[in-house]
Formats: sequence, C-alpha cells, structure tokens
Amino acid sequence: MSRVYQPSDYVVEKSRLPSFEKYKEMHKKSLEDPEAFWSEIAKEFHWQTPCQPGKFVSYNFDIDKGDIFVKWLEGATTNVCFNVLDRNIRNGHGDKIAYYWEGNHPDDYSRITYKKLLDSVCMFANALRENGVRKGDRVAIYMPMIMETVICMLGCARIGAVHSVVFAGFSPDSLAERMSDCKAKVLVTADGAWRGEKLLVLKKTCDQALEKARTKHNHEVSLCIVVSHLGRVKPCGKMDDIKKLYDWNYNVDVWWHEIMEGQSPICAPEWMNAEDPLFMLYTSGSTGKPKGVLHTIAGYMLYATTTFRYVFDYREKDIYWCTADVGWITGHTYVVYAPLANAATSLMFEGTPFYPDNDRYWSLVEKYKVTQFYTAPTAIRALMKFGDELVTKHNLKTLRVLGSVGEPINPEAWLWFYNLVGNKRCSIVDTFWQTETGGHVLTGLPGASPMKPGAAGFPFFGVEPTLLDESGKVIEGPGEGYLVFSRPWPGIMRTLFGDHARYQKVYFSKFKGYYCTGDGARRDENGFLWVTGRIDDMLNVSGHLLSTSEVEGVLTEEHSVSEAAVVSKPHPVKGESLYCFVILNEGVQFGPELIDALKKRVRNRIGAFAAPDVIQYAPGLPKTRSGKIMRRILRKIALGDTDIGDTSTLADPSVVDELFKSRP
Ligand code: 6R9
Repeated sequence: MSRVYQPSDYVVEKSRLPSFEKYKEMHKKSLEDPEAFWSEIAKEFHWQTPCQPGKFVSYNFDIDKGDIFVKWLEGATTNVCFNVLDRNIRNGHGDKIAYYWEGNHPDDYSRITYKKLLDSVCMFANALRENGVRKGDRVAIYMPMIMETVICMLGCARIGAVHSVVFAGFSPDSLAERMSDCKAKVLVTADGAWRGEKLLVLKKTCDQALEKARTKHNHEVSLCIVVSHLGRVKPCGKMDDIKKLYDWNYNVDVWWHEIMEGQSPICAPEWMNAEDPLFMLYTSGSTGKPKGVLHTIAGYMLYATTTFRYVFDYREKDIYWCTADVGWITGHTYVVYAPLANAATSLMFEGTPFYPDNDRYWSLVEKYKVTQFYTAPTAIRALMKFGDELVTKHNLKTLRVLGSVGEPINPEAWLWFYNLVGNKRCSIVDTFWQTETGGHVLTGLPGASPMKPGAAGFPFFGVEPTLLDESGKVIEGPGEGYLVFSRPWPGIMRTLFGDHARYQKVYFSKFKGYYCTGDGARRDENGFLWVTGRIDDMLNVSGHLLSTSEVEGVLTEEHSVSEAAVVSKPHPVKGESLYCFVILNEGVQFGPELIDALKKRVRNRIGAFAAPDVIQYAPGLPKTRSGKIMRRILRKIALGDTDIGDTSTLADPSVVDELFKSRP
C-alpha cells in the first residue's frame, strides 16, 4: 500500500479547485452534459461565427457503425492565433510578458510582451503569404528553442497553414521522410544552436534532408527560411567560421531577417472552420513508419486552455516553466498554445540542465521565480545523481506545482521531487497523455487530488477511462488492463495525415467502440490510475517513443546483419534503453567495429536519442512455430534473468541457452 499525500494548505489556499469533492462534481458534470461544460469555456474565446446549439459534439468510435470521426463545434469559425494573442491584448495583457527567454549561455536572455509577439507573428505571417503559403499548406519547422519557433508556429496558425514541427534532434533521413510525407512547401530552421558545449549545425542537417527529400522521396521543398541565431549568442564551445559550416543555396534559402524586413505588423487572421487542421506532429508507429497525428482548431484550443488552467492552477502573476522541447507534443501544447491562451507568462529555455553546471534548472527557477515547473522523470533521475546540495543551495520557495510527463515516474524520483524540490509543500501532477490526446487525460489537480508516488491519478474533465481485459471485457473496480477511452474529449486527434485507414486500424480496431492508447494501466483500491507502460512494440527512451521495428529496420540496413530484434531494458536514468540482438550474415566478424558501426547507423538514421546501449551477437532468435519473435524472452535475456517461464511454444528452445551464453 503506498502512502497517500494530501495537497498542502499552501497549495489549497491558492487553488481554484480546492477539494476532491469539487473535482468529482465537475468531472461528473463534464460527462453528463459535455455541451454545457465546454460551451461555458468556449464563451471566453472569440468566434467569428458561433457554434449552433446541438452541433457541439458528434462522433463515432465504433468501426462497425461506419468511419470513425470526431467533431467539436462544427460550423463555428475562429482563429487560434487571434485568440491567444489579439484577444489577450484586447483584454489588457498587451504589456504582459508572454515569454522570458533564456539561452544556452547564461548571459543570453531576453523577454517579449504579448503585443511585441503579435507584431512579429503578423510580420512573419505576411512574409509567408508573400511567399505563396496559403491556407491548408504545410510548413515544416526544424528549430531550436528560440522565440522565432513560437513566432513561426503562430504565424502559420494566423494564415491557416498547418505546421509540422520536427524535433531538431532528428536525423536528415527522419526529417526528409516527415517533410515528404506531409508534402511541406516550406522549411523553417536556424543556422545552428548550442546544446551545452555542443554545436548543432541545423542548417546542414536541413540541407541533407532537402537533398534526400528530392532524391529519395521525389519531393521538392521550394523555400528554406533560416534564422541567423549563432551570431547573436555567446559561443559555448569550439566553433569554426559559421559560414563554413553549411552551404547556401540561392534557389531555396532565404534569411529570416531578410523576409521579415519591411513587413507590416498587421495581418488579418484567416477565419477557419472549427474542424480545419491546426497542426500535425509525427509520432512513432509500431510498423516503423511515423504517424502524422493531426489536430484541429477549436477542440484543441479549448482543451489545451482548460487543462493548463486546472492542472497547473495558473494564476495571474505566476511564472510557469515547461522544460519540454517544442519538437514534442508537450512543447506544442504546454510551451506554446496553452500558456498563451491563458495569457500566462512562461519561461522558455534553450539549453540543457547540465550547462554550465548541473544546477542550471534550479538556478533558473530561482532567477525567474518560477511557480509551476513541468519536466520529465528522466531529467529528474539525471539530476538526482548530483546530490541534494545543488538543489538546496537555491531559493525555490516560489514553486507551488511540480509536473511530470513522458513516462511513468518511479516512486524514488517522485519522492525526491516532492521532498527536496517541492520542499514537501508543492503538489505534484503526474500528467499522462499522448501526442494523440492533445492534452492531459489522466492527472492530478493541485489543490484537489490526493497523490500517490507513481500514480497518474484521475481523469481530466470530459475524459472517461476504461480498463479492458484481453477479451475486451470491462474491468470494474481494482484491476489491471488495457487503457482505453470510450468517448472523445475536445483535444483528441482527428486523423493521421493522409491515412485515415491507418488511424482507424491503429486506434479503433482492437476494441470496438474505444480509443486504444497502447498503454496498460491499473486501478487501485482507492480509484487511482497507475499507467504501467506500453503494451505494444514501442519503447520509451527518456520520454521519447520509439518503435522497435523502426530500429530493427535500420540495423538490418547494415549489409552484415541478416536479422535484428530490439527490446527494451530498464535504465536508471533514461527509463528504458535499447538492447539489440543481431544475427549476422555468413563470414561476418562480430566485434567492437561492427558494434560501433551499428550504433552510429541508428544515431544517424533516427537521431542521437535512439542510440542503442547494447548490441548482442545472436546465433538465432527465439521464435514461435509461426515465426513470431518472442520478445518476452529477449527481454529476460537482456536482463540476465534466467527465470524465463514456458518455452514450449518455441520452434527451437535451445537458442535461449546460446543467447544467455553470448551476453556481452
Ligand atoms: C505527452 C507525451 C506518449 C506515451 C504514452 C505513455 C507515455 C506519457 C506518461 C506516460 C506514464 C505518464 N507517458 N506520460 N506514462 N505516466 N505521466 O509524452 O506524448 O511522446 O506521444 O508519448 O508516453 O506510454 O503512451 P508522447
């Protein structure tokens, strides 16, 4: 039985939702009458055409009854950029700081008000229009954590272009594949950025990606807009002449500052239908090909706004900080759209927790007087290693809410976060959600929910979680099963870009009538939900989802490898790590050189975060008679755990012994 922690008086006093009873009441209302619940929140926003009563929500989650669809506020028209900027300025927040920006180097920092942000967004939106970008066109974004990234996303939203951000740690191949899949017209990037002492030459990666898009995918991106960033920040490590780091292609490349020059800071927003696309974001798929998750305008805006308000209990003078990169969904919703929709002041940080010292996060909390701090378990575990003194030497008393996202948080990390960082008086919100869900779906609420270290907690408003057993039977009360949802909340994705069939198959075919998350969960005797992790062939490395088959595909590209199987092995900091088994072709020598080559290949093809920890030589793989690899057994071998259970379904049980013998 784990201990239950109640929210402290300090948190409850300031909370807009100060009791669990009140939460339960609101949650019940949100399910009983979604229209009444969400239309109350919709009233705050500007609608060019309001939603007609009775049209608030319609959906089908049952594939037997026809195509799956979800629609919120059908017929209404609005613009997200207008709502997160112009509306706030009209409400008197024009001079409020939207973002404090802190660079990789502590001497680089700046700030931007709502009014200034709107001016820049309009200028960029005009520049996009001038360059032929129209409503519905896709704009790929490969950017560091700088203000221009936000300006670019909102500029797209203003003119109805669909942004497709690719995390700037992805390889040229991954970027090329994503740009080609969404047929991006434009790519926006920066010359480079510092991460700690390491220089990332983003422009060079983009050049290679543009070339690959052309030759491998037959897709031509007509314009590449480049922010000149390196010249305006302090160098943090060794750097040659910037201009020599990459080429300039006069047919395609333009400087950000040049296309911004002379643009008007006024730009009429494109009034969009509620169900028009806002953005797409690729997430790993279990077949290897990434899935272009598509979010639409009105529902996403409502849901992002509401989750932010209640989950972080944001108040007027608070300073909120989410450490996630804009390249992931957490950055989209909780660095960009949700804080701005709430007229919040956020901190945006370009660097790493370890530069110039391992207390950078804590020194930033102190410097900016952060009230809400939202990060990932992998970061917490990495920082725990450096000892308590790096935390305690900073004044962190402004903190009120601590958030966790990306993977289940282990109780040890939770307790450290709670006791040391939160000084036993902050609430921890463990937010479970996905690229697909648009915003938090299971979470605690600071003043209202009791907490258990490691439990995600309770459904957010409008969310109805269900646990199912293998046969699809509903598990009532305590128990463990597949985590599914029986109805849509406003922020759920609408489709996979260009592949509605795959959307229906991946998310709605396993259990008829339910959205299937791909995660397992347990409900305990007090009704807390604990997410137990992926139940498909996905891996979560430092909060980044990867598909095992994608990595296997890359390993087998190496000519010497005939077959590969990748499993997850628990890792003290990263949560999970990649453990790879490779079968080699005749006559190939297994040794450090090949291991190196394979690791490098995965890094180059997918990204540094996907680099395998272990490559093991495998004389064979444990397969069923029908040829399915039994990953369960491989996971045991990776762990060195000989208690492997029943192997009677294996075609050749002797390979298991051999694999144990060949462990490195
Ligand atoms: C927001 C985000 C989604 C997957 C999800 C689950 C895992 C995220 C979690 C969590 C346990 C949490 N996950 N938050 N597991 N507790 N609080 O991370 O989106 O990158 O799409 O990953 O991450 O496995 O299915 P995304």
